[in-house]
Amino acid sequence: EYGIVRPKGYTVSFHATPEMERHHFGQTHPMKPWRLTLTKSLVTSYGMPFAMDNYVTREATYEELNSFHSSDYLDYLSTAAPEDQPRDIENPDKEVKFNLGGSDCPLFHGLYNYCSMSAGCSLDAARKICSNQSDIAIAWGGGLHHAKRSEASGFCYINDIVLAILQLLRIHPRVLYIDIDVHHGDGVEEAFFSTDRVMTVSFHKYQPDQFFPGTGGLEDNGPKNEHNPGAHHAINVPLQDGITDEQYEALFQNIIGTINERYRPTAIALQCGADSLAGDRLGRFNLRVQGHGACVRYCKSLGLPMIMFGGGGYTPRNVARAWAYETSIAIGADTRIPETIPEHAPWREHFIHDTLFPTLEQSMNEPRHNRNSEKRLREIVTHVHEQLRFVSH
Ligand code: VJV
Ligand code: CA
Ligand code: ZN
Repeated sequence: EYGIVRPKGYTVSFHATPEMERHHFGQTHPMKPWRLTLTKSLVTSYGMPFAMDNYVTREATYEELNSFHSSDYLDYLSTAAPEDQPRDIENPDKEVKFNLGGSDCPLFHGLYNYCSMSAGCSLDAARKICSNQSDIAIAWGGGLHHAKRSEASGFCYINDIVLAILQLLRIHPRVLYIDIDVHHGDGVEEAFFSTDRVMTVSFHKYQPDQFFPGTGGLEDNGPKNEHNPGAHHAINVPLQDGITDEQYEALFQNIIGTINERYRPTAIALQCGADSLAGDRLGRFNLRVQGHGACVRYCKSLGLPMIMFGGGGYTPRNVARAWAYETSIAIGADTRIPETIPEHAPWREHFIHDTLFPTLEQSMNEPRHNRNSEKRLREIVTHVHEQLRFVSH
């Protein structure tokens, strides 16, 4: 269908499980695992599975989760009861300690299964990269970048990205982590603060006290304490509301291109959070599916083994559009798939407009005012280039 064939000379693997997609954070919670089902159905209706190795993910084991997360956190997470269950007298303290049970990170039925499936998905992807069985491995169920060693944060309980990068580090001397979610990738940044074997780069909306998580300022480049090899290896690109495809693409290619020359990574971990798209329920940017996808295309053009993770994305029809389009980029079919959503696609009506590439006007009532001046974007580029002078390999 649509002339979709296996790419010559390289392998793309797709890691997912319908089991993960059946969980609910609660009726009106913005995080909807069902968006993964919508994504998979769009990928399938375009015929893309024929061009990939498709794997059904297993649950990550306790030991695997324990390679980053603390035992006391995991022990609590694995037994934590949903809100409507009888509670342990000790629980309130632990919930506060681990940031569990609030409105962002609720305790829901099957939470531990959901977390270990998400982690399993990203770990499977990492292992396919390490064994050279995949050149690009796709894990849309992962990308939960806020989780800390002993703490849930911002809809994230287990940091599958950290777990996957730890696997990559067994084989790869230097991993470049890139995060295009509208939120700062704080959990991944913090986990690798003290090593020069991982460079983290996050593009995000930055407005402390106004926008979660409030970290990731331009000058925050890793602790500069004595002989910390990780100093200068955290790059932050703080942005304001309304950034456009043109601005974002230029910034992304300049920054990632320069990092690639200076740092010479041997693998890329790309978090593709789709909440940076126009019309996202929580996001504030004016990116279109094409602009978001251009970041994926640029990373692919560097010719390094790559994991593509999911992440945020709170308008499910746009999440499905972006991740289906980015799957097509991975397999090199982006110029071949038709822009019109296939007639036989399930939930076709759910997309409202039958195109893969809605205009800004179709995505939201009124596009956001662009608060990113060219002058400020130049300052950001200059600062990043200065940081990279400290980095070489
Ligand atoms: O801004 C916050 C924290 C608060 C406390 C909790 N209230 C609900 C909101 C303000 C300070 N949290 C952010 C977390 C964003 C996480 C993004 C995750 C990712 O995309 O980067 C990666 C997967 C936040 N913004 C919006 C909400 N929370 C929010 C949470 C809800 C909600 C509406 C908005 C939780 C439950 C319900 N509605 C019913
Ligand atoms: Ca980000
Ligand atoms: Zn986000």
